[in-house]
Amino acid sequence: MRNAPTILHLDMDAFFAQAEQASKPSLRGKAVVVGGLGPRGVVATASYEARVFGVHSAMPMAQARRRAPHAAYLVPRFAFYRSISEQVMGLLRALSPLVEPLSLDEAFVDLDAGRAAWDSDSARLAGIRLRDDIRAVTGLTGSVGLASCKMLAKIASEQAKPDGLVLIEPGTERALLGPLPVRTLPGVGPATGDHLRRAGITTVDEIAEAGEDELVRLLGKAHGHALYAMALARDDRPVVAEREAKSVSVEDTYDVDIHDRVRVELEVQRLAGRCVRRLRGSGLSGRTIVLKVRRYDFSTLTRSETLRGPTDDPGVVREAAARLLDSVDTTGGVRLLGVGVSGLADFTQEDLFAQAAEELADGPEEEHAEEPAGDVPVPVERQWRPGHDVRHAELGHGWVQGSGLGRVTVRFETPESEPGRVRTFRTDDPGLEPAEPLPLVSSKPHGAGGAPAGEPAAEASREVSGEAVGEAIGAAEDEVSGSSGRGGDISVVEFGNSP
Ligand code: TTP
Ligand code: MG
Ligand code: MG
Repeated sequence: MRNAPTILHLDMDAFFAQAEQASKPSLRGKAVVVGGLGPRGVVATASYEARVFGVHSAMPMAQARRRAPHAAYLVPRFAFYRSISEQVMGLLRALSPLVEPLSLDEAFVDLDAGRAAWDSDSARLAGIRLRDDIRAVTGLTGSVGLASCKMLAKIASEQAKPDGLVLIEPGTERALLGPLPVRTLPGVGPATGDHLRRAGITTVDEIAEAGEDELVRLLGKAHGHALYAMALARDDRPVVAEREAKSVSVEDTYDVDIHDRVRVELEVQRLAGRCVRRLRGSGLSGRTIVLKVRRYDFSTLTRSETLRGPTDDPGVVREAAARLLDSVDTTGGVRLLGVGVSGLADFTQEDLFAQAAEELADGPEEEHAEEPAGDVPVPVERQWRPGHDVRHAELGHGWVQGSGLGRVTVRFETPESEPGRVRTFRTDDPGLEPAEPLPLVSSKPHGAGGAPAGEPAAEASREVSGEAVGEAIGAAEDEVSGSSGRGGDISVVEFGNSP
C-alpha cells in the first residue's frame, strides 16, 4: 500500500435521477424516482429528496409509490446517461492513464500514475478540481474519495456523499475502518455478512480480533485470507485500466475430440452454468458472452454477443452461448470449448432491462430508437413514455409528464430554462414528436480537459472484439481475470441507502 492518498474513487450522486433533474428544471429539489414502471418494476435509483421517504435502488416500484406517492416517476434513458458517463470518464482519463471504470457512474483513478498528485495536499487539490470540472462539463455532482488504497478510497467517497470529498490520511486507515460494519468491506455481501454475524462478528475490528485462522475456518481459505487482510486495511489491488476487457471464463480441453454435435451442445451448456457460478461467486455480472471453440486442427474460433445490460442469469448466458454455437461448424471434431462473460459490472441490470422489454411491448426500446422502424407503423400513443423528450411545432422542447386515455401531458422546459408550463395534447397531435435529450451544459468552459460528448473511448472498449476476449479466455482455465479475482471491491454494492 502506498503512503500517499493518491487513489481516487469517484461516484456520481444519485446518477440517473440527478441527470433527470438537470434535464428537467421543474424536478430540481424534488423527489424523483427512476426505474421500471411496469407491474414488476424496480427502482434503479431515487434522488436524495426521495430517499428521505425510504425509497432506494432495487426496491419494488409499487413499494416506492406507497412511500413517496408525490415523487416524479420516470423510465431510465440509458443512452443519455451513457453520454454523460463518457464525459465524466473523459475527465478522469485526463488525470491519469490508469482509470478503472466500475459502472457508468463510478471509477477508480490512480493519480500517482498520472502524476496528478503525490501527497495529501496535491491529491485533495486534484479531487477538488475534478469535482469542479465534472460540474462544469456535465452540470452534475459527483463525490470523491481519496485514500492510499482502493477499498478506502471507495469507503471515503461513500462517506462524502452527496456532493462532497473525503480524504483519508495515511496512517489513520485502521482506526477509521475498525468500527465500521463488516458489510463495508469488499467481498462481504448479505450472505457472508450473515455468516459472520452468526459467529458474533459484526464490525471490522471484530474480524481483526477473530484472527486469520478463524476467518479461514469460517469462510474458506481464499475468502477468509482476503477478508482478514482487508480488515487490517491491507489492500494492494492496483487500479487496472480497461476493466471492460476483463472476463470470467471457464474452458475444458478434451482428451478425445468430440464429434457428436449434441454432446458439444451439452458441454457448452455445462460450461455456461459453471461460468455463471464463478461470475456470481465474485459478485459480478457481465454484458458480453463469449464462446471459444478449438477444432480438431487447432484452429480456434471465438464468437461473442453483447447483451443490452449485464447479466448473471444462468438461463440468459446459456441461451446466448447456444446461439453463438449455432454459428460454429464443429464437424471434424472439437478439442476445447470455453464460455466466458466480459464487460463486467458491479450490479445486474437484467431485471430492469427485462422490465423495459416488457413495458416496451408497447413502444420502441430506447436503444433502438434510431433504428428504422421498418414498414410496421408503431401506434403514436405508445411512444409517449414518461420522462422522454418531445418537441412541439409551436411550443418547442419539453418532456412527457404522463400519458393515457388518448392524452399526453407535456412540460415545456429545457435544461437551461426556468421550470416550464404543462400542456395536454391528444396523443395523435401532429405537432408533437419525440426528441433527443438536450445537452445539460450548453457550452463547455475551456481548460476543463473534458472530452467531447461523443468521445468514443468508453463505447469502443465496450465493443470487445471476439479475438481479444478469446485471448482473455485462453489466459487460464477457470479464471476470474484481473483484480476481481481477489474478492475485488466490485463485488460489493450496497444497494440500500438507509439514512
Ligand atoms: P449507484 O452509484 O449505486 O447509485 P446512485 O448514483 O444512484 O446514488 P449514489 O449517490 O448513492 O451513488 O448507481 C449508479 C446508477 O446505476 C444509478 O443512478 C442507477 C443505476 N442502478 C441500477 O439501475 N440498479 C441498481 O440496483 C443500482 C444500485 C444502480
Ligand atoms: Mg452513484
Ligand atoms: Mg455507482
